[in-house]
Amino acid sequence: EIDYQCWLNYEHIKDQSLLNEYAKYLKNIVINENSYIIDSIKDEIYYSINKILGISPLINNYTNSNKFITISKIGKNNLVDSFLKDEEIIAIDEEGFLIKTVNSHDKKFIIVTSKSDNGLLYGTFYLIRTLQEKKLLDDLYVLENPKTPLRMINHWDNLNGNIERGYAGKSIFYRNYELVDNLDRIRDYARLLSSVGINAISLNNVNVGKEEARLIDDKIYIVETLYEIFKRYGIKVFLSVNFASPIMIGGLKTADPLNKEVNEWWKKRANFIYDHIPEFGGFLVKADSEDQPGPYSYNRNHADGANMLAEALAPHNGLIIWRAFVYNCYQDWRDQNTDRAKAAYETFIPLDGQFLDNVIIQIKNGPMDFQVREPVNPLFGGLKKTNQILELQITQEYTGQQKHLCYLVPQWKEVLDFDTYLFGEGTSVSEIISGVPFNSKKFGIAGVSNVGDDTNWTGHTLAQANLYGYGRLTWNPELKSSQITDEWIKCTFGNNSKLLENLSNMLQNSWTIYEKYTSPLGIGWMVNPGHHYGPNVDGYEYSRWGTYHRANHFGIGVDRTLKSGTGFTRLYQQPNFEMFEHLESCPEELLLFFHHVSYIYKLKNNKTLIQHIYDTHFEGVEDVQELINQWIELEGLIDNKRYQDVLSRLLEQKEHAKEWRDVINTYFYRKTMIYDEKCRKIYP
Ligand code: BDP
Repeated sequence: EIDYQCWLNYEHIKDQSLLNEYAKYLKNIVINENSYIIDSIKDEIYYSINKILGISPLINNYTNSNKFITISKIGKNNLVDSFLKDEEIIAIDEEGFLIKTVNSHDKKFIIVTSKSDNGLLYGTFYLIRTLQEKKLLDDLYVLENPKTPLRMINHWDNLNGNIERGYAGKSIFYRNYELVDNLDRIRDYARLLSSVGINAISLNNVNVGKEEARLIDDKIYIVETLYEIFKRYGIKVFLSVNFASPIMIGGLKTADPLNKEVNEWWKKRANFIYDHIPEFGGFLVKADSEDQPGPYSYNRNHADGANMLAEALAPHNGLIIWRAFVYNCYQDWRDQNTDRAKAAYETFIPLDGQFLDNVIIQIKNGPMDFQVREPVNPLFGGLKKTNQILELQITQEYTGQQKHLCYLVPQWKEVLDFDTYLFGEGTSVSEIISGVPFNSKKFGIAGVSNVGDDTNWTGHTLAQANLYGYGRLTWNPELKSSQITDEWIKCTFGNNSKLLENLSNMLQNSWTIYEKYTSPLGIGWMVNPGHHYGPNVDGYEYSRWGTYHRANHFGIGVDRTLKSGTGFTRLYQQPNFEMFEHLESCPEELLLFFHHVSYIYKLKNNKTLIQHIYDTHFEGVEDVQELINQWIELEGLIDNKRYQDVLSRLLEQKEHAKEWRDVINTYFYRKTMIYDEKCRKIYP
């Protein structure tokens, strides 16, 4: 089905002259190496050329033809090597690639080369995308290296087949505590991921139950099968583990990281895992967080916990990815001074420099939890001697649950571009996660997957763009949002100019539209507790989770300043501290995250805060109508299945946007008794 193929749907080219042009090169492919990744490369190049051109290419060790493509690693094919310059060889990193068109006296051919099989695979997918975008091949020259070393997807799948915060059906991996029957689909998933450069995957939920804990024991055969599939696409497998596994499945009385028996137990587990899975990536750990066990139960700190596991995996080159999402979820809302936003910083900064080299701290983009807008987590900009990866949420938990259109690439770009000033001006988050300033390859980026077993993978067809965009940003965080968007549209829907225009408008504006009709100016939450869908202004206001807006009838917002609030602002380097600390310099979209502000406070556009809340909520709904209008214009330019699917979701989005508008506006009207200047309908 067309929606199943996502951006690898290789539409057949109708333009005869372009077809002829392409066929000259693509009839003959030279591949003279063997490995399981090379086998995948052969499959991919054959399949894509077959679909795009309608011809069956010949794949051989050599060719007599004078136009062809060769795909081989540096040092494996004399012809290729003779056309590589020393500078080029130096410039290609381990996973990078070079594609270039070579003109020699009797031959004209395209080289795809790299130092690794992974690099060749990425180069091949790049070449295929060139065809999808209908670009010419005569003068190709592309040298690309991934800017982040670890490019990971995290699955929150449980063995019973449910997905925590999944909005596109059931797990594509598990059903009834076993592997699903349809392994082809998992292979297709691996193809999608590697086509955008993903090289690591964690296979189970960070909240690890008793059944999932067995994945490192008698259920390892499930992981083995998945490993066999993913390794063919250059993707390393990781597992989430429960810190209390020695008790849960090992029969020990303790999981104390400083206990000898516990250490031995983990070492044995590690040996066992690597016997089955020689290239196993490592563990992902959620500890002392939201009722998960951790080192705190034994009065140990997070370095003790992480290092103990790291020692067990180190002989096998395994990694421990240890999450920074550690906070007390039993807070007292009456206490104005506790601040959940400070928790991760306060836990990890004192331990900076104490983690072993194979430990990586995985840090959510914001200090709270994947809200529609948050400032960047100040741990980025704090940690100087610790490996770090950024955690993003591709699944739209707080951003419309794949019923609303919310394209997250613009949000992620803001995070990645944020300058932390860690080593002076110019230490952006993307710079940090490249590992370059730390001279380490144990840095990168992880995203919580948005796929399930719905035919189109993501529920909302346009949410496929979030998976694609995420992948492209892991490869190169500096890519422009507009470029990623255009690529995705062309590969997924084709090159029609009207389609490009409308769809890229829709995607690019959708995040701010969602923001307009939901919680204002960085305050977040205001959702129904538990499932987190739909408006509920006070849903979390008087509970233990530490997620408050502190609205009263004078004003709203959390005072996180050093001068009069929780002091969270102080966790940022200068000049960010000053910027957030003062009302006048605080970016307005984050105003209520950092400041408690009166409803009649005048914003930069001279509107009062309350009028801003009313206006944006009315506008948000009008903007959703505009999304619908733009989509309707595309009828006939898109297959009916995908057209109808998106249309029905947009219509549903509009109804929910109205609900958000009315709940939020009414709440603040009642709190303030200040009329809307434009006298629109607000429910008294
Ligand atoms: C929150 C989710 C919860 C996750 C948690 C986490 O609501 O389901 O378990 O994050 O990241 O956003 O551990």
